[in-house]
Amino acid sequence: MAQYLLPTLEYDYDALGSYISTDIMTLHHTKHHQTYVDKLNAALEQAPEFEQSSLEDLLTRLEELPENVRGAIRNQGGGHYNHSLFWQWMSPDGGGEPRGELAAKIIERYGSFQQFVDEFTTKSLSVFGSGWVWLQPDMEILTTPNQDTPIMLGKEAPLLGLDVWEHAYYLDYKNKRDDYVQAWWNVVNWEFVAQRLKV
Ligand code: MN3
Repeated sequence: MAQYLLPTLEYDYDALGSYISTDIMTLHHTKHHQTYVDKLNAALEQAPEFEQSSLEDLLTRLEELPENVRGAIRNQGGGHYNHSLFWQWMSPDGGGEPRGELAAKIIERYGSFQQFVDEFTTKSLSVFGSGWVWLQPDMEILTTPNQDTPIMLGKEAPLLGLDVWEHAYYLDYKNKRDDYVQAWWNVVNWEFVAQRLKV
């Protein structure tokens, strides 16, 4: 019984232009994210008593899951959770700077928007291997390995996150994660980030 479905993007695969190519968007969404969804559903078939649980419940209570599915739900469920947000954190109308309360909180913590960008970028380059970088509601910048996500660590849901797995950039940027991160700032959907601050 398939419970989780690949979410539809709110923009076309070619909408992020030269920053994130059509090839990457297509592969990342239809292959990588689809695989997380399929494997999450397969894992839940092995633990039918958890099929009615929300994804957030599964990810925040991993230790309660049967051992034979715990790793799969952590990795595949985390992958589905993270990517479902990641698509919304980007927009063809994105880039620029946040406004309002979000901007004020960033400047209060980091001194300026640019200093925040620099620190987030530095942390994204410090992730060894595959992982994510996050901005939390308390303005902390976190990194996690693999598909781990802040709510697994007992933290709040992230305001913003960046996928720094090679599959997110290799086709366009080869090994140059730095170039990918610099480009990504041009598509960040600050309106969606600001909405999450208010949730
Ligand atoms: Mn990815």
